[in-house]
Amino acid sequence: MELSAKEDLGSYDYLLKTIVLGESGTGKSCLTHAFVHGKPKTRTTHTIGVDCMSRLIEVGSTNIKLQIWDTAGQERFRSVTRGYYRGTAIVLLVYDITKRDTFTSLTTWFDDVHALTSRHTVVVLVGTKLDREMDEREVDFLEASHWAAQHGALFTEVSSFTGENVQVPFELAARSLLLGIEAGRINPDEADTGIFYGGPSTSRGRSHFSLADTSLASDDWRSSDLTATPKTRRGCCT
Ligand SMILES: Nc1nc2c(ncn2[C@@H]2O[C@H](COP(=O)(O)OP(=O)(O)O)[C@@H](O)[C@H]2O)c(=O)[nH]1
Ligand SMILES: [Mg+2]
Repeated sequence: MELSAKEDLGSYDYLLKTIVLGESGTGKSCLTHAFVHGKPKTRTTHTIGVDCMSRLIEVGSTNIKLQIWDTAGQERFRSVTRGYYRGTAIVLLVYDITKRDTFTSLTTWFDDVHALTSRHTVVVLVGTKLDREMDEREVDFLEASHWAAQHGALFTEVSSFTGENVQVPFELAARSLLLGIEAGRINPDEADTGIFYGGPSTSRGRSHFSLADTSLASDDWRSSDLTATPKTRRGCCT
């Protein structure tokens, strides 16, 4: 895909480093792909170590570049992925709503996140494979929602196959961080926030971003704007 100059030259106000964590097979790579490319992933391969992709989104009038690190969940890669926790603005903690053990193991993941990330890091609990909820759901929505509240995390359920809610965890987290910056609670200049300023041609400084007019789309592929305007750049992790 051709990238326009605006997308290619990194004209964004903030870059937010994001990592996607959780047990192997929970759908981390499919979610990342669906969000970045605006369509389901057709081929599944095991992630080795860490993959990186990025996408630009707009929150109000603020351009955000999400730099997304998709990690491998297997235990043998944990020491590799732990190295990526530091300096992370957003953590997506992923479990599979059809596999209870992927939910019960979340505490271990959360403990790592808590120990290794900044106090401003936004954690989003993400239940995947929502398209299979009818017959196969093993984790109740309310139970997961309660877990998220107890751990100070945001929460949503998604399907990377239908596209339902795939942008929600990213938008929720970005919006929460921007609100923190706007309110003066978060200083991007502080060490290890995982928040970086964009270049001089960005809208930062020209206008104060407003989050009031943003809404979270939660539609599936048919009505999602993701299919129309995926501003993506694979393999760009600077
Ligand atoms: N039904 C359904 N299957 C999914 C979904 N997301 C991922 N999968 C399947 O789950 C398996 C693991 O997905 P993958 O993204 O590789 O998991 P990862 O190991 O966490 O990166 C694959 O067979 C995917 O096709 C989803 O939203 N719905
Ligand atoms: Mg993977």
